[in-house]
Amino acid sequence: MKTKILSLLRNSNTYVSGEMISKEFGVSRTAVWKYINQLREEGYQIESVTRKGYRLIESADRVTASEILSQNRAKWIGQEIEYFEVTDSTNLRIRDFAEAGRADGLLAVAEQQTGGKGRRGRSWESPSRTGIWMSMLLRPKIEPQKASMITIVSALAVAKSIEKISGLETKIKWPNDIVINGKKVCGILTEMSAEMEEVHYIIVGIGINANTQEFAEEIDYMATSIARESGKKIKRAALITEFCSQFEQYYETFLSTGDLAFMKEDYEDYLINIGKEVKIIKNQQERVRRALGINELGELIVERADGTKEIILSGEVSVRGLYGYV
Ligand code: BT5
Repeated sequence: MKTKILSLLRNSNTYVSGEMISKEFGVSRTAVWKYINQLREEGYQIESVTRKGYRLIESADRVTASEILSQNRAKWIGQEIEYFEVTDSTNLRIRDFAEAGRADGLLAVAEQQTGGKGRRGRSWESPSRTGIWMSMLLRPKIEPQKASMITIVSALAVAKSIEKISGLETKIKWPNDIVINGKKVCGILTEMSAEMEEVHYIIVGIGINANTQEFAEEIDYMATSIARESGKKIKRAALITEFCSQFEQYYETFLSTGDLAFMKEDYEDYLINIGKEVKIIKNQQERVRRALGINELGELIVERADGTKEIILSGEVSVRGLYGYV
């Protein structure tokens, strides 16, 4: 009900009377008033004028189900939301929801994570109310080998969404980092439950530093946030819903075509190291190669000094610039 009232206020550019809301949704005027007060407590500025009704002046920067659902234009991604004020990791929450049989497209969003996960046992800093810490449940009918392509699809959708919402130029550091001005603004952790031939489900965990101002000392040299780079705070739900729409489009095309040929060029425009030398780090061993682009499977194509080509699969390597993080 809160979502419905919020949508109504959001989509109206004039006052909406309590009576109209109560008739529209079949609830009492007192109930309407209670919902309005709940929204105010969450930080929404709602003006009320006698004999005119309510008007939304300013949305709160919240990532609650109501806030996201009342703006989401995607058909099925993020049309069901589970919201947590605090949780260990939204990837773990989605795993439980997946095991309990929840549907494709479910999104878990948290204001704070106490055990945010990076890849290969690393951790992800997820302080309260400053970032987007969310995970998506996907149930694609694809072979398990194709799962890593979903990271590539997600990265492009995140990069474009951040640009749209903030106006900042974003880059992608293959395979799973989004970068602004050479620093990491987003990381993606894709996990999967599968058998040899069949995917049970895929979890795409996305962490975006939206309004974070300070980072722990160890990561300060390579981490940034949208607000730090633009000087302006963003409304996180607007970025989440932009992502849902962008991702849904790319993902549906990927499912119907079965590979990433359709977005290869677009992705390469965002690839930060393209044409440059990178360090490929595997099992603590480093090799220097020139990054050429990706193939239709989302693998990185690099060139050795002698001009021969090599294909790098995600999952097993880290890619770094010669002099630092990018
Ligand atoms: C990642 O791993 O970049 C994947 C991060 C995924 C986080 C999301 S949040 C929602 C969902 N739930 C989860 O539990 N996880 C997902 P990786 O490439 O391994 O990078 C991890 C490294 O990034 C760390 O070792 C730090 O050096 C650095 N790091 C940690 N927190 C960061 C932050 N907030 N911003 C930028 N860099 C960070």
